[in-house]
Amino acid sequence: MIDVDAVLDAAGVKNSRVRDFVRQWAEHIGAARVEVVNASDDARLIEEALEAGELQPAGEGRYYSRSHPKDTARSEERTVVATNNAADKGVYNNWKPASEMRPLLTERMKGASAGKTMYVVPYLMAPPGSPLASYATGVQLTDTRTVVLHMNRMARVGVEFVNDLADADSFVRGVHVTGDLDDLGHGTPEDQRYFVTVADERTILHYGSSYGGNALLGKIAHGLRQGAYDGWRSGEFLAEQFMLLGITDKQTGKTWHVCGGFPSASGKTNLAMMLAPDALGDRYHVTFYGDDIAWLRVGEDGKIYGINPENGVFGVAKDTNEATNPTAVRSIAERTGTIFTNVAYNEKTQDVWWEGKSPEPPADVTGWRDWQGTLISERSPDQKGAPWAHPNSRFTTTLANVPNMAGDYETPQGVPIDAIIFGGRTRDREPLIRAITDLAEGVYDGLTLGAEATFAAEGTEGVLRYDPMSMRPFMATSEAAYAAHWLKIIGAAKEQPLFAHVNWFQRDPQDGHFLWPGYRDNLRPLLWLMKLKDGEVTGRQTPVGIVPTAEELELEGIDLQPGDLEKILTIDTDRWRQEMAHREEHLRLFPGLPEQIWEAHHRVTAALDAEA
Ligand code: OXD
Ligand code: MN
Repeated sequence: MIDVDAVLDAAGVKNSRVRDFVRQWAEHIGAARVEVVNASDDARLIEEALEAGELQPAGEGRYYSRSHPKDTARSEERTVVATNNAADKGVYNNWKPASEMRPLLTERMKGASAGKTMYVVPYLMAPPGSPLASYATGVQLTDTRTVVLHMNRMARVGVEFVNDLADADSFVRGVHVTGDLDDLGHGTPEDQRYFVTVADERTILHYGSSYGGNALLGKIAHGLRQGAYDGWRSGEFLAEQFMLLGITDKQTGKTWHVCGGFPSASGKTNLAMMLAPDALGDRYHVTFYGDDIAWLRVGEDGKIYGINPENGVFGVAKDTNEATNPTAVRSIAERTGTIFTNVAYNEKTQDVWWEGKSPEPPADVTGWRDWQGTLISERSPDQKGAPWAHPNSRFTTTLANVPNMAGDYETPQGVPIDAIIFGGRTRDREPLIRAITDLAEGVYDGLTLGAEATFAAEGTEGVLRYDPMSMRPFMATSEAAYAAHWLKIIGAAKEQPLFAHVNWFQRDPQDGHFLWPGYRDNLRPLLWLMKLKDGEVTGRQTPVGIVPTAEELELEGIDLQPGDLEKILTIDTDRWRQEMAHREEHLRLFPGLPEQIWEAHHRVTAALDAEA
């Protein structure tokens, strides 16, 4: 028997509710040891992980790990939101009764960490001192050391966060048990894995993975699902899968803040980490706040304030390079403590590589192993063309490593939000940017956000895979409740942010080239949006929002083909009218949607019909 109380005493854990929670679960999962973790333990834990072969060195102050080959991504089918109220069932939240899921997970976890250390990770998903701290505090129990190392990067970790709570009980209880990854029946009818957020009991029970969002409970399960549920239930805030950036005009000293949601593979991290184009760099400075989660609330002055609850970036490695994201390249350089997972690794040089890091893989394959550990030189003929890195391979680094991190990113109340943007990958129809001033039309736009199906197998060409607010996998409540909550929170602001929809991905229908260069040039439409907010430009009203005129965009130094700009500032009414029919079908999935959303849909439809 472990003397859990002695461990908790030695670690200075004073919160009696936390102590009860740790004691109960240490016994239940059968852990051989209990260890309480603080951020300052990182160097020692890294050494231990290197010693144990869980990590390998990737140059100075960087590390490499491989996950189990069957455990390389979030598993949406095995992820559940459970509550005690069937009215919480939505279309996307995969709702199940808490009375069914809690016993099932408890049973599955029984004795499942036998022989292992159970790490106790107290954490905060907010800047310290945040008014949302009581919603942001959690304790993750985990039986995997690399998960602790990731939590140390992605969240603020330390015993002080639970000792300082005004209400000792106001922390999220997270239990992560890895299970036998070789034998969980991945993808079969006997699949043992379950990733459950029991939202109204503020308890997260994840069994059967040690990778990413399945295992780092602070990030997605707490930061998004639990956060979205708590924000709705308390009526106090929104928790969204949003990036957050700042733009400073060095001439006037004014800073604007923009946050927004993008379905995966729509370039959200690249946008969040964007730098100003060279030609505008003397005038504008772009700062980074976060690439994946924002919590939004109304501040005392009636403005919407946003925080990034995270402490790090868990970025997709694929295609990250000096051209697509120079900021990320600096953030994961040597001596940053970055952990790479499932990229290719060279055991001789300790170098790492992923598809798109350079146009071609290293010519000399000596020492290179792919993400599964196979020597490239010994790959079988059928493996020859396979990627070296897993497409969902990642880097994990802390915010402090990001060179253009905003100076005020830890301000407890967050920063005032000037605009909320949505954008998916769409090859036609969606203009470069369209601004929306009406609240219901903005929320409606978020609810009808989607990205085009990229392969025939994923859907019909030209039909979007809808991903409301980019929250489809993270919805905690019914979509109707979610929409009503958005109208309530943003509607309570005295100064409303502008909404906008952006699209960097329109292509020429003939030769397929992108009509807009993207990356750093994406600052230009955002600058226009800020000028619109400040009344310096008026744009052109269309049925789907206000689009810029070519003259209103700052285009100095841009490389555009003749005619392309015109196309991306034009509304294709016929294609839009087709889209409205798809939207209607999509919205019908959600019974009880607020009337204002339907009215917005009908207004936009009527405006398009009038133009046809
Ligand atoms: C995700 C992530 O899965 O951010 O969306 O990791
Ligand atoms: Mn994400």
